Amino acid sequence: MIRPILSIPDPVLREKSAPVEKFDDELRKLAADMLETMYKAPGIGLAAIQVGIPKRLLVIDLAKKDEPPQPQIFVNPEITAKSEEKAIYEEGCLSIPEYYEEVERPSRVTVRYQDEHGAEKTVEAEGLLSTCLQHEIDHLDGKLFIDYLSKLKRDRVVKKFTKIAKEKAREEEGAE
Ligand code: K1U
Ligand code: ZN
Repeated sequence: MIRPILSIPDPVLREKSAPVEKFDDELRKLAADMLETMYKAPGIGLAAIQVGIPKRLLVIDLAKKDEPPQPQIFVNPEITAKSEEKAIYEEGCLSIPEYYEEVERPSRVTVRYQDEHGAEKTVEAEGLLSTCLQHEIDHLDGKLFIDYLSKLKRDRVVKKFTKIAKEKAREEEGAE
């Protein structure tokens, strides 16, 4: 099931997500829905809070167009080590559609997490996986990639999306 993705300035995106305690079919259905939603968008990652569910769950698929899908599910992910070395990537966010900016982050991270059945895992990530994991784990703490930009850039993008949200609300009122 495809779920609607929240956009800024929705305050839910600023909530801190709670740890997952139950590894049941409901959790696995949510992860499957998130993957379907991410593929449809399209995107390469999605955190549960972006579909309005404040749980520490995220999905990623970095397969290229000509490769078979490589869905990855991370439950209760935690960064346990970060490199001193930094990398700059142009990031986007499905909650800030069609807005891309360069962000500097540690180039490598070690992430401890659980899979959808509760098994403990660790991944040492570099490149796009490292950037994507840091971006998605930030979502679980209510942080967005625009928080790394200058106040001027951030204010500008928030203003633009606030205007869009107000126009949409007015249209919906008119349709009633
Ligand atoms: O968390 C999100 O909002 C998803 C986001 C993940 C991300 C992208 C780039 C750097 C860090 C994290 C996206 O997927 S934005 C869309 C995007 O990157 C993309 C869309 C179509 C094809 C390839 C990439
Ligand atoms: Zn995002």
